[in-house]
Amino acid sequence: MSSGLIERIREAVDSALQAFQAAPSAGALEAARIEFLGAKGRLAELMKALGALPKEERPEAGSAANAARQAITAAHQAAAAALERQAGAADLLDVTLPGRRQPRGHQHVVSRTAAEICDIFARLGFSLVEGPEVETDFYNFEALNFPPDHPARDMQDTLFVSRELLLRTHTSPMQVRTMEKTQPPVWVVVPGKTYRRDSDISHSPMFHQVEGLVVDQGITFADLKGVLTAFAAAMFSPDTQIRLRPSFFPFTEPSAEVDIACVLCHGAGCRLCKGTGWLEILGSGMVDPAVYGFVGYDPDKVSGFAFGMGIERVAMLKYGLDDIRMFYESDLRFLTQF
Ligand code: 2U9
Repeated sequence: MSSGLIERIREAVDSALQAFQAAPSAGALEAARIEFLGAKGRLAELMKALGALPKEERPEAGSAANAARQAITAAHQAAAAALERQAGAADLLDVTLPGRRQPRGHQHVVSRTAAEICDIFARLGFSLVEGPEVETDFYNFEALNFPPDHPARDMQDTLFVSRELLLRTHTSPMQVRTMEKTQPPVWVVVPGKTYRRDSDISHSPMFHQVEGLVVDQGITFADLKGVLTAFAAAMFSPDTQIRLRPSFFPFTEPSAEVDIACVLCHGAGCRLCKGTGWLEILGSGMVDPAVYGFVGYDPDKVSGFAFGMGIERVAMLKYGLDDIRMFYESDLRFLTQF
C-alpha cells in the first residue's frame, strides 16, 4: 500500500518538474504551481491519502511526501527565476534590429506662405526686417498717425501687456523703427506675428502679416500699382488682374484696398468671391506725410507707399480654405496636406 503511494509521489515530482520547466510564461508557471502545490493540488491529495495509510506505513511515505514538497518547491523557484532572467534579456537593446523610421515634419503652411511672399518682394529689391512683438503705444499707434481716441487703441481691440506695453496690432512699428535708423531710399518688407482681440472663422487673436514700405524721392501711386501687380502675378498666376478701391487708414493718404480677380472663377462670379468676381488680398496707400514728421523725414523731399496683408488670408485664398482656425489646431491630417 505504502509503496503504491510512494510511487505516486515520485510520479507527481517528475510531472511537476517537467511542467515547471516547460512553462513558457509567468502565467503558465503559476497555473502549474497551483496544479501541484495548491491547496487542492496533487501534493495536497497525496497528503490526504497518507492519512488513510496504516500507522506503521506512514513514516516512510510521510518523509517521501516531505522530500517531494521540497523538490517541487525548489523546482518552481528555479523556473520562476529562469523566466525573470529571460524577460530581462528581452528588455536589452538588440543592436542588430533596423532603426525605427521617425515621421519627418515640414514647414508650416503659414511660414511657407510668408517665405513665398517675402521671396517675391526680395526679387523686386526689398530687404527683409523683423522686430519685437511687444511694442509701445508710440510705435504701434502714435507715430502711425492714429488719433488719440481711435477705437484700435481701446482694450476691446488691442491686447495690452501693461499700461505702457501692448502686443503689436500690425508689423508697422518696425517700419517706423527702420525709418528712425536709416535715411531714404527705404525698400523693406516686414513679416511677423501680430495680435488683435478678435476671433471667428476669418480672424485669429494671433495672426501673421507681411507689410511693405518704400520711401524715396519721386515715388508715386504708379509705383505702388506696379509693385502690387507684379506681386499678384508672382503669387497667384502670371495673368492675375488687380483692382484698387478707395479706402481709409490713418497712416496712408490716399489709401486703397487691393483685390485680385477671383482665383476660382477668374471674374465670372462664384461662391468664393460672393458673385463679385474679385477677392480682397491687401491694403495699401501713399504714406501719410504726418508719419514722416515722427521719424525726421522731410515730406517735401520724399514720398512713399506702403501695403499690408494677412498671410493666413493669402494662404486661404491660394489653397481654397474657409476657416483660419485650422492653421492653429495642430491637426496633422490638415497640416500634412501642404
Ligand atoms: C508705415 C506707414 C504705412 C501699412 C499698410 C495696410 C495698408 C493694410 C491690413 C491688411 C489686412 C492689415 O492684416 S490686415 O488686417 N493692412 O490694409 N497696411 S497700408 O502701412 C504703413 C505701415 C507703416 C510707417
